[in-house]
Amino acid sequence: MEISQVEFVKSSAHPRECPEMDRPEYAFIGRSNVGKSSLINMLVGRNSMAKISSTPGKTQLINHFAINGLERDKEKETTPWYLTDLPGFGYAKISKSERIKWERTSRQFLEGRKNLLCTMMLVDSRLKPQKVDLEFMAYLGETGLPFVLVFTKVDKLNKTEREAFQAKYEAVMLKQWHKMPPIFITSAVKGDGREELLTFIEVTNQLF
Ligand SMILES: Nc1nc2c(ncn2[C@@H]2O[C@H](COP(=O)(O)OP(=O)(O)O)[C@@H](O)[C@H]2O)c(=O)[nH]1
Ligand SMILES: [Mg+2]
Repeated sequence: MEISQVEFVKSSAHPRECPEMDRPEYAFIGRSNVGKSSLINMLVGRNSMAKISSTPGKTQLINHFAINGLERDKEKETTPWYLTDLPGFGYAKISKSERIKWERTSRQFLEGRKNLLCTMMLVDSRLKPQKVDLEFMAYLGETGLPFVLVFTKVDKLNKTEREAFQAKYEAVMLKQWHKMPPIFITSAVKGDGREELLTFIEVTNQLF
């Protein structure tokens, strides 16, 4: 899929403030520093699009970006869709009450957003499965919310690590799951995984 247009729509503190559910939507989520902003910028081919999500005060907000215009372009047959940047979780510094608030808002968003076709669950390819990530994926599974697993920062792995990280991750995850979700292996620096993710979104858009 070609990205012809990218537009920041709005930041919302609460799901009820989010834009109309009139097109396919994909939510990007992961622990802070996982590389979420970098991956979003790499995907849409803009260097600073997701910066807005990291400006102080906006980090706990749901940020909507309209991709490929507001209306279907019949000639090009492109479907407009929303890319949604959800607040990162797992900050060491965050207070318990803030964490609980984040969880409540995210759950309300994920469970109420009828146009949400898939959640992009980002994990750092250099780290072993993190408890908070496994718990979050368990929640998605139990709630029946489709998700894919997106490994970030693979350019930071050497050849041996690159050959081993996925199997190691799967060995842990398969204690909890019967099968793995779709997996994407990405580098915001090298562009790995861009084509694959955009093709996945293009195909999934047709389900809407
Ligand atoms: N080498 C490398 N560094 C990355 C990659 N993605 C993100 N980073 C770095 O990891 C740090 C956190 O990235 P950022 O996108 O801000 O993470 P966020 O907090 O999840 O939005 C920054 O220093 C990025 O430059 C990647 O694919 N490769
Ligand atoms: Mg960020």
